[in-house]
Amino acid sequence: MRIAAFAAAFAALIAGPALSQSRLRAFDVDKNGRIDLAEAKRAANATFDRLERDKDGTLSRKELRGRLSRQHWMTANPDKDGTLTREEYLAATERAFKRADIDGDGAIETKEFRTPKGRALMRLMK
Ligand SMILES: [Ca+2]
Ligand SMILES: [Ca+2]
Ligand SMILES: [Ca+2]
Repeated sequence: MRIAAFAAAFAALIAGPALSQSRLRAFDVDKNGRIDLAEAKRAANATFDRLERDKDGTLSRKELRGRLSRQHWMTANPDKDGTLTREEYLAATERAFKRADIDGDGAIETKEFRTPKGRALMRLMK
C-alpha cells in the first residue's frame, strides 16, 4: 500500500507540473484549449528572460539547467559557442513544437503534452 502511494507520488513527480491544466491555461492566450506556435514562443520568450540570470544576452548551458537534451543542445547551438541567443532559443522551441505536434494540426493539445516530445517542449516554455 505504502509502495503504491510512493509510486503514485513518484509518477506525479515525473509527470510534473507540465501537465497541470492551470499552467496550460496560463500559456493558452486565446483560451481555445490548445497551444499554437505563437503561444509556445511567447512562453519561451518569457522563460528566456527568467533563465538569463547574468544578463549577458545569451543562455549558457548552465542557465538552461537541463532544459535541452544533449542532442537538441547540439542542434540548437550550431556555432558551438556554448551559449544560445534568444533567436536560437526560440528556434529550438519551434523545432520542439513541431516534434510535439504529433497529429500535425499546428497546435499542441493536452494529450500531446503528455508525450515525451510534449514534455520536452514544455521544458522550454516553463
Ligand atoms: Ca491557444
Ligand atoms: Ca546568460
Ligand atoms: Ca496537435
